[in-house]
Amino acid sequence: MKKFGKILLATALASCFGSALAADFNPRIIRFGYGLAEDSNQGRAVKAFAEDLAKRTGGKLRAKGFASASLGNDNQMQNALIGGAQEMTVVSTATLVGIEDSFGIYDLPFVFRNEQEADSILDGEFGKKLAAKLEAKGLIGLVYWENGFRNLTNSKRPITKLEDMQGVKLRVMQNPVYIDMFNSFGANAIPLAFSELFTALESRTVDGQENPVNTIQSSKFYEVQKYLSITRHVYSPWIVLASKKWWDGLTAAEKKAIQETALVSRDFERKDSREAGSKAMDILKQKGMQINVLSTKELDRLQDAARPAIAKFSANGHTELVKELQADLAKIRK
Ligand code: KDG
Repeated sequence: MKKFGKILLATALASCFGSALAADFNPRIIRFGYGLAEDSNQGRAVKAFAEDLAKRTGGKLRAKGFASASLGNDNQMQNALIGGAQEMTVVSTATLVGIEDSFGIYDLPFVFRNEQEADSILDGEFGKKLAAKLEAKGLIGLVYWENGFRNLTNSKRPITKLEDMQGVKLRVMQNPVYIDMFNSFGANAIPLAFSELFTALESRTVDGQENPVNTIQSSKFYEVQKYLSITRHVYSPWIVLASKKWWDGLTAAEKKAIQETALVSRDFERKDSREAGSKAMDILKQKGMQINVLSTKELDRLQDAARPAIAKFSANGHTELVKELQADLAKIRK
């Protein structure tokens, strides 16, 4: 009877103060798969998510991170969430275009000038509206994390100007905007899942790839790539996803706790990624990568060369979306 009284009191307190107590949560294991190494900005953020959620729910909701695509690549994990076979993942928005093609907007080159603009768009109405489109496809878009500004690496030569990309076999994400963009640069764009990338670089199946410096460092691409060329050609978001099939079975308190933890993990991940970025550059130098930064003039030439890829995306039913993003950015830049 005493125990029942305690539960009654806890429930009464919770309902009075709106704060959820451990009694409001069911013991759950959440399989949280991701593609990068455990010791990467992505892995550290999944760990931070798990720790915050466990604390917030009295240990009842336990997220377990599965690193290095051990539960599958981005597309395979997206399908596992849709089917209800996995609860959560974090993926590049670029790999979502097969499910919701408007996410290709984030792949357009030279759209964001800095991280602050990206944060404003992604966390504002624009980013929320896009994430909300996923629910009809069986996914819950919780928050955006930072993958970061993407740069080029390759094993053949420094990329100092547009012409240096001629004939370079460049791995890109499985996404039409990236394929079109790098083909328009004169490279030979080869779409490949991230989980196959290191082997493809090591075996020279591809000459190069493009990713943020955090990924280049944490994935040890310096072991198989000699040249790093700083272009910052695309700001790449990650998005934290939950399975809608699983999500719909959660209590209101459980959903609220996961949403609050997702926001905490977003702020942790962005801070960690930005701090780690400068350290990553130092490590890549120490590991012997030859690093060059493309001039503004050469970046302008890349931007001009990419215009057909942007026009093609826009013409594929996304004219209004592109205009909306440009208008939102103009407001931010005022
Ligand atoms: O699973 C890897 C993804 O999270 C992301 O890092 C993908 O940027 C990416 C790439 O180049 O595939």
